[in-house]
Amino acid sequence: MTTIWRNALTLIGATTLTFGVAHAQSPELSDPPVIEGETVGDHGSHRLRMGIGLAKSSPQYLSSQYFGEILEQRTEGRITLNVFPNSQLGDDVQMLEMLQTGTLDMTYPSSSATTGYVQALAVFDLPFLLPSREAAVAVMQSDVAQGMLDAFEGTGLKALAFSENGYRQLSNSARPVETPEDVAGLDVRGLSVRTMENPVHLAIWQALGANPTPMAFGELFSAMEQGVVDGQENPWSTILTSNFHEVQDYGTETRHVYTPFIMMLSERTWDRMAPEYQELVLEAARQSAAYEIQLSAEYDDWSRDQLEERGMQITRLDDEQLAAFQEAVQPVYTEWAPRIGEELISDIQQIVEDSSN
Ligand code: KDG
Repeated sequence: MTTIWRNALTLIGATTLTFGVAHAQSPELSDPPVIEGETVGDHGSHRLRMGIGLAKSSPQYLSSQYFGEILEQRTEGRITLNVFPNSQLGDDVQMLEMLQTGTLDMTYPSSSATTGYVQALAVFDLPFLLPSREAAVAVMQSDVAQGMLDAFEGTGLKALAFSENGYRQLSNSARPVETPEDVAGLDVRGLSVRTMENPVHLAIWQALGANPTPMAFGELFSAMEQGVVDGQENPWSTILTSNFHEVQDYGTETRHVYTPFIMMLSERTWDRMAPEYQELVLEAARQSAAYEIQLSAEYDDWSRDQLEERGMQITRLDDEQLAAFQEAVQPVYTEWAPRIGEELISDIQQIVEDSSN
């Protein structure tokens, strides 16, 4: 195992104590694939900087480190990558703008943060569209999805690859949530739920009777700690690795949206690279994206169980309860399907159907 991996796994392998109980910080994670391929000839040096929102123990960070290790090893150190986690360099929207101006080389946002550049990506924000990880991966690896990545050309952003942020789950600090009525509150006010800065996510939580508050990810922990919002929605691994359980007592396994990540490179950086380096960057992005999906899958249920161990009360919805949420968000399709494109949605649904055959 290389030094980076030994250090990274040692870091995330550190345990944390809750009321004297030791908790592992990560599941048994697969090692990254051995880096293969010839050394790319000398076409100059690039010291790349990447900003991400998640923590050093997240699949997003670990796979980004692996991405950097591939580049460094295959260019004998002529390309290096420095990854800045925890929204240190800004939030998704800010870092995308930094790529456009060339003040940052890379970032790794949720697809939801990029729909202003390529609206078709809003299809991933439609609730309950992707029924399984297998279906989601089939969609992300499809020609339709590649067309979405290609559609960034000319925006100042080079979209390299899709990976997995994952199935989004509701957490809150006010009350257990089993039904949409629990979100809306009958004799109490509706939950104030932080959403990403994305109109479809806003529509989802409005349809559920919540008071949605769009907010940058980097502001979320303190907003929940100070009671500015009651809750948020993110994959279990994000909730755990960002320590949201310290300020959120209740979780509900809604799996209401599957969000991809998109690994992004500044077009200015891309254009400065020799074709041989561009080819390597694309290959390394796809390899690290595949590894990220594997890590995310290994983290998912384990993170939920860890959150329960650390005191979060988690509601698993039965089929009837899930159906109530799916019914409640139907107005989102009525409003957004025509704007996103009925044909695109049916193309995605066909890929989903084919993936289960
Ligand atoms: O690095 C990704 C994060 O900045 C963000 O996209 C994570 O899903 C996310 C959210 O809720 O903002």
